[in-house]
Amino acid sequence: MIVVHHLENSRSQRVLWLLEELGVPYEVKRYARDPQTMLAPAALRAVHPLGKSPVVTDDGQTVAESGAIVEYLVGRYGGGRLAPPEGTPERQRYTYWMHYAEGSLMPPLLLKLVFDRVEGAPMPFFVKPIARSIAGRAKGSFIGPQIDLHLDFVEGELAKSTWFAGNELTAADIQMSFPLEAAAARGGLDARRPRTMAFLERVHTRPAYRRALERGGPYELLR
Ligand SMILES: N[C@@H](CCC(=O)N[C@@H](CS)C(=O)NCC(=O)O)C(=O)O
Repeated sequence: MIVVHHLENSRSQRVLWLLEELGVPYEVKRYARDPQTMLAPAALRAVHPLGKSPVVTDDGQTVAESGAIVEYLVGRYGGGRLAPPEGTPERQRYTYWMHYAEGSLMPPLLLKLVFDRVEGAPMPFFVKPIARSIAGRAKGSFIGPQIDLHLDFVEGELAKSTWFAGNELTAADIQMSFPLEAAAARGGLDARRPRTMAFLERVHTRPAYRRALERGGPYELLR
């Protein structure tokens, strides 16, 4: 039986969505974040040394890293679904977006989360202006422009087809959903990028996505 080690309000939500699309039975083991640090509990380190989510255990194997998990599940249980055939241009786009989501789009969004927190963190009053100035400069000179660059790129790419790899939903869309949801929550993604917003709307109306939310519990992304 597949067990998804699912941290609340996290990337692992998309693994539940994938499994619902595939219609494969699975078990969800939920983990709560530390309310102060927002980190995962130590119990997750018993599953994988990094203690991050998602992690999936299946048939004696432990698979970590969202992209690797998605590829594992589609390879083992997809039966040709949710991935374009090998050797096609769609397959190449699929592979690109599968890696782009965590490799390129997430890093500036994560940096923004960290620097937003630095700005709001409790600290001695005399340090505050310095910390705010450093955070403000990092966001203004690098992080913000990088997020805009990526979101403009995504918006342009979605003019080419309904989904990222073509006109059929694939697991690359599932992988891309999390950074785009994070961008809508805290990265400035809004109606100024209508194709990307429409992508998210299409995702959110899928019955499998809704079932996954019920299985995973609360899903409110960190701001
Ligand atoms: N690139 C990894 C990132 C894993 C990751 O950082 N997961 C977050 C959840 S969104 C996490 O476990 N955070 C809690 C922590 O670092 O303790 C993946 O896609 O699996």
